[in-house]
Amino acid sequence: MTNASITVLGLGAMGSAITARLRETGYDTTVWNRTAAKTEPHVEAGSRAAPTVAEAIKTGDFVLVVLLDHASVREQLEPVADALKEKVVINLTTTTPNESRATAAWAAEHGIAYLDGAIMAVPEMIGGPGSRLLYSGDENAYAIARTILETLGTADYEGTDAGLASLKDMALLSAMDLMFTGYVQAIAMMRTVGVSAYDTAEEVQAWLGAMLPHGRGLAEIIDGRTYETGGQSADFTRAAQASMITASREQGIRADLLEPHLKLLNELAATGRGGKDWLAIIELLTIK
Ligand code: FVH
Repeated sequence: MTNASITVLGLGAMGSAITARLRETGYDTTVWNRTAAKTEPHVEAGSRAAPTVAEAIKTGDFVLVVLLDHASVREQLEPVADALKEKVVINLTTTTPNESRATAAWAAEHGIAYLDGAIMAVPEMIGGPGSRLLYSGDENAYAIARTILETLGTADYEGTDAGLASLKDMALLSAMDLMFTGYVQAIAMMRTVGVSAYDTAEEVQAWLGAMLPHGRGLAEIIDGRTYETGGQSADFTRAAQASMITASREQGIRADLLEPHLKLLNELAATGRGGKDWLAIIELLTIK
């Protein structure tokens, strides 16, 4: 399908990397960007530039949207809804699951084939071995676009609910965020005795590397839902968590990043579940 024409809307860091990869793999590319100057290097490299979104989508069978956020996507796509009817629209912009579902519903109302995507990679990784992109929504659109999408990285289709790709994106980013804020806490604590960030990061990496294989065991306990386990109880973990918080403060370091976990453990104890596995905090996370 290298004779397919692809329009890319948005030439920020990610849109540029995607356009470059599509060109390298032989696709005919038309680009549009709000700030027109960003199209110039792409034109020099062989893409076609269009002055408006409406012009840009005329030449593409596939329209890849790589804008800042949900609002910018809707701002640019809504005025050209009729012209998108003949196209497959793939939105790679980061959005929340409900924003993805709303755009999918809007697309369905207008008869537009729409696939929502989430990019689990940074621009330099696009097209390389570690690049992974998630997709959800119109299954037929995925089947038609699949060959193109596989040039950007591993392509995983998550299901027909258009919010699924962004939900997994947000879940994985949440895990990454909590892990890296853990690095920051450890580095802040060790810096108080003159240890460099580099050295603590090495230590954290080795420690987490040893601990990560236990993740699957945690999942088994959670799937069992009884939380009757020989593992770490909430009460045990409360004591450990309180020590970490006290140690931070003794070193003159705020414990704001640690406190939310202790708050949940305290809630378990206050509701008579201190003897349960600490993983029972997951049952407190559902907003009622
Ligand atoms: N860069 C990354 O590492 C991450 C990896 C994971 C996925 N994200 C998401 O990808 C989307 C694009 O990110 P980006 O890195 O390309 O972002 P920027 O370089 O900041 O470029 C933003 C582009 O959006 C255009 N834009 C912003 N607002 C509007 C608007 N109202 N109308 C039209 N275009 C708009 C902006 O245009 P300009 O400022 O150059 O005129 C850029 O083309 C994003 O969802 C990430 O979360 C990337």
